Amino acid sequence: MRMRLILLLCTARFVPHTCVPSAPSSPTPPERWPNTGFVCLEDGCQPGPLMCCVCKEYGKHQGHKHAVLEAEANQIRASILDMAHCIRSFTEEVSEYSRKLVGIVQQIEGGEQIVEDSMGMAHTEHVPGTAESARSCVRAYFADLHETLCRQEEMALSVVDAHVRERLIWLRQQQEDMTILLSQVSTACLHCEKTLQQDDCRVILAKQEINRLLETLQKQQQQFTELADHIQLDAGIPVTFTKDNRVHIGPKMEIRVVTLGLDGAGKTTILFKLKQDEFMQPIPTIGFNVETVEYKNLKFTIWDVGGKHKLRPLWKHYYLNTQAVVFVIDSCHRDRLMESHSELAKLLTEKELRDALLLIFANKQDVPGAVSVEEMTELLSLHKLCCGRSWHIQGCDARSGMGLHEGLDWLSRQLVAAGVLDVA
Ligand code: G3D
Ligand code: MG
Repeated sequence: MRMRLILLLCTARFVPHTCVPSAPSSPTPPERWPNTGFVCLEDGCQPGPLMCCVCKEYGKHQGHKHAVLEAEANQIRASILDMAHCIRSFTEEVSEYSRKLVGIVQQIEGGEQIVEDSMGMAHTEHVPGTAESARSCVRAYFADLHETLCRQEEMALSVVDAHVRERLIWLRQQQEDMTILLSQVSTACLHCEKTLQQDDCRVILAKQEINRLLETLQKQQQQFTELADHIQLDAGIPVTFTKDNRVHIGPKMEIRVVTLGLDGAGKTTILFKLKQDEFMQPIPTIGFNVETVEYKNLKFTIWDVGGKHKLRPLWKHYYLNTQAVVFVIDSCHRDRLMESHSELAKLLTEKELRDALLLIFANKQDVPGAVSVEEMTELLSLHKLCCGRSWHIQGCDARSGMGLHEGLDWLSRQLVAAGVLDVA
């Protein structure tokens, strides 16, 4: 009975029992699919999801999850519409991006552009691209550099010329002096020879003059020996270049250094140690000490200026022509670090020290608990404070001399660009 009813239902709707065809099996799909009423939701049935009542209840979709065909179709339509909306905005985004790419390429390459002049007339004009601008910028930079180098070369050559001129004048003067000396000596010899050949009375009478002549000759010989001892007859002209492209002639390059820092930091001890390589008991510096310290091929003139509070306003009188500042900090006096920081900060604003190198000695590293170089760098924010200038911090112990030469080595490397000086 029940079977009959189902058969009737199927006949009434003209739905064949094979009401769920899968797409590939029908090469030319019908104009209109029969409305099967339901859609199977099982994964395995997705190639042919349409189901009729028979296959839903008894056929291959029996017990499968399903949905009403119309509702499912509407849901799919809605998601297609959503997707279409998304695709539209995605397409717009891609097109916009492509337009931007085209624009950027044009901006980089530059080219002809139609512009209107003040009369409203349109004409084409070459608009440089960013590539061209960057090239012009590079050209301008190097042209400037080239000009500066040419100027510096001229100055350096004039230094060499002046040196050669002075040297030649001096050598020619020496040549003349030697000629005069030789003629004086030969005149004296002639006089002596003549006297030798004269009779006894005349020899006696000539005695005073001969003695005078011999005395003069002895003096001249002494002067000549002294001169010859001091002067090296060498045709060499040793040339060294500083980092700022100045030329230095001579075996030693002179550098003016000023040593600053709070009182008791160890400035005088450092100076004495470098000078005499021995420890001397320093006394508080009232004015200043100045010493010349020769190190490798460099000759440092070091000014050690008193660091007491009252003396600090005097520091500025030592800044002129100073190529390097050595700032000494007492690493075992943590409570004075901020005071050092503020004095250093003040120093760095001084116009006359704008190009000066800055060597910071973190002194007294021998004292247990001394602030390390890394910690000091951090505590005094040295990277920020010294930003834009050549600076270096060196740990040292002025009593033993540890670290002092490393500091001078750094200074040397900063000052000498190339040339005869071997400061490596
Ligand atoms: P200043 O010139 O910066 O004012 P000084 O400092 O050179 O006069 O030194 C101040 C004190 O610190 C001196 O001790 C000195 O011996 C000492 N000192 C300097 N450098 C060092 C160091 O590296 N280690 C240690 N342990 N002491 C150092 P006095 O006792 O004379 O005040
Ligand atoms: Mg001192």
